[in-house]
Amino acid sequence: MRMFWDKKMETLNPADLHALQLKRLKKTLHSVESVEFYRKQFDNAGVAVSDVKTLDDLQKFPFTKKQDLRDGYPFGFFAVPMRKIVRIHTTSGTTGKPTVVGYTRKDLDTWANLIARNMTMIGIGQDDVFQNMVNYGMFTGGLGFHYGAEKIGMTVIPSATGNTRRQIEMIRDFGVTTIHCTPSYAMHLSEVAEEMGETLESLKTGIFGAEPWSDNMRHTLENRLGVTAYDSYGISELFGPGVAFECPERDGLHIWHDSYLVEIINPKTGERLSDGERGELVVTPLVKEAMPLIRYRTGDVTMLMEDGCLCGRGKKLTRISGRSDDMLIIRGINVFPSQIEHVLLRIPEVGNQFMVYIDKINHLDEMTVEVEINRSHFSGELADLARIQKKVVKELHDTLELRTTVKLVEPGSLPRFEGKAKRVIDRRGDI
Ligand code: DLL
Repeated sequence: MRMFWDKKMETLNPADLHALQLKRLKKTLHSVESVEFYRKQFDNAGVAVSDVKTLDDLQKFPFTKKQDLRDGYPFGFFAVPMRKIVRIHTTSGTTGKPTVVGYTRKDLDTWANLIARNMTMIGIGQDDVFQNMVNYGMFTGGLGFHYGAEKIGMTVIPSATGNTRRQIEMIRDFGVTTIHCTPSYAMHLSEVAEEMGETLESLKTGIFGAEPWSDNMRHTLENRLGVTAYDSYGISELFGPGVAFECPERDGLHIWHDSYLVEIINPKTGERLSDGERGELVVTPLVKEAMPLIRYRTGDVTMLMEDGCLCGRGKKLTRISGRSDDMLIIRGINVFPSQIEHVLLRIPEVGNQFMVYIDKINHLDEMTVEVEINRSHFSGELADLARIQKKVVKELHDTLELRTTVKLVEPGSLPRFEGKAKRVIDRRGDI
């Protein structure tokens, strides 16, 4: 069975890898000189691309943060002219505006090849039928996996999200061997399949990602769906899915070191940490044309593993254990508490105090927002209460692309905070 898509790149020896990384790093740094943000950043830090003699010299360069991307909305980080951009995706920003990511034709091909590496690594290929049960819109998960799976010649079913019973019928009727979705949706799928009395005999492999999930959840999913479950990590700003992926060892995720330069830092001090030390993942993509980023702070907490891997590929990352900021992941969608605040502030019928509760109900994340009513914009009638509630639900949905439950409460009834506000209560357990 073919287990490498690009064996040479996946198994480069350390000396060749470093030489390639250095060459690609210099090229990437040159390419961002066309981006005003970076010209200013480099000037302010007193660094120039010509200063880079070794990979360690990267540490002289400042970080790029999600907020910087938001400030550059919409196209401030594109390093190529618009006519070279062939696709745009977006991801949620910290307040109103999303973060935009752009791709050249070559980027799309590079991305599909990286996903093809992941899928080939776990032994799937032309003989497999692949049902891609994630959103095909602005989210990178749908189209990203779609083209990677087509590249390796799988039979692709672009079923996207929703209509779980129909999804199950397709798995059965089309003899699907491999599914891709968020782990929480997989759990829901397994329950509905059970209700329908479907055993989903054809399934072999589950690729799950876009949100954190535990090893307990892995065992449960494997038992319920009869699959081997693999963790898939990605982030829109670095193409999307396909950044790091488990191999059959399923003990840490391989990140493609020829394509991504990895650093782990102390999120408070920015200082670089050693292998085996847990901190925030910082990545400099080495093969992106449209939107190369320098030292991008992902906000994800992990570490580089000291030991190599039996499969022969490079150093692995441990599974993501949390975030170094306040970003929440609800059913695979990134939500910042500041976005919720932003939406509520524009609605005169409600006050500015709110609380967010997150629960797992039937294995799916559910978000409840409690907000105080503003008496001066409320008639006191029950019908008016329903109108306001509907309005808040709609406004939150328009911004977050997420269904929430909204509870309107009496003015003055929510907690006030003297220090740092703790507005989010996450009641999701391990599973
Ligand atoms: O979630 C891309 C993706 C699609 C990954 C499909 C895997 C499968 P974003 O919407 O930009 O991109 O969200 C990125 O999601 O910074 C992590 O916090 C979180 N995340 C993604 N994958 C995992 C994972 C896609 N396997 C953010 N484990 C990242 C834990 C994950 N967290």
